[in-house]
Amino acid sequence: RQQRLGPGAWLLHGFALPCVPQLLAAIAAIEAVSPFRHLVTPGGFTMSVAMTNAGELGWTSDRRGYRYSAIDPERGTPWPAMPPAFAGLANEAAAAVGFEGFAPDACLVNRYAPGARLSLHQDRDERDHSAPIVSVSLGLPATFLWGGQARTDPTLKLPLRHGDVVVWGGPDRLRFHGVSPLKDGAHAVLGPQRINLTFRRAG
Ligand code: MD5
Ligand code: FE
Repeated sequence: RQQRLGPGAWLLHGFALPCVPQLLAAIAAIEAVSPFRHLVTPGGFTMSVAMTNAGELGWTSDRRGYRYSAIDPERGTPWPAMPPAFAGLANEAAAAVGFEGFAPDACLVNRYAPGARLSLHQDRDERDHSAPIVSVSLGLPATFLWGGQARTDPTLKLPLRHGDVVVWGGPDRLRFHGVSPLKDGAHAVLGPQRINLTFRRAG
């Protein structure tokens, strides 16, 4: 089922379900090279979400700021390559809603344990805001907070479940968004966690 959330945003219910085994194998290979870590924000807060990356560029943060880097700063070497199963899924999801030829150069892998949250923010560290962003939810369900163009705009609560894919493009690409604290629980396949893959054209 395909649900239009806005002029440029679509929720594809269960779109990733057929490739979950390949996605999990790829995540295990990525984290064996570049482990999940809790980044520090420029304001000095340690994020509750643990992160790693795959692809030519990875999103990272420290006291100096947010940025995309070709190097994993923890290891001093490039991020693991974008797994073909990742690139294929992101490309197919984007094409399903009319964004042909989406070739992400960055995949941020976010891991939420119960209690972890992502406060309201915009994704604006990418060079080209015309490319969509594709996000894949795995494991425990989350309440996604979908705001407007201003931080103070009201937010819509959107449940995101295992296998759901969201494509954010056009005018919806720069909306404020976040994730409510993850509720306790254990997913049948992933256990007590939620993993989100966020595919971007960053460079
Ligand atoms: C998550 N991650 O569930 C979300 C999924 C992040 C992040 O927000 O920055 O790592 S991506 C949701 C998203 C991306 C781009 C635009 C919009 C939402 N939006 O305009 O609402 O871990
Ligand atoms: Fe975001």
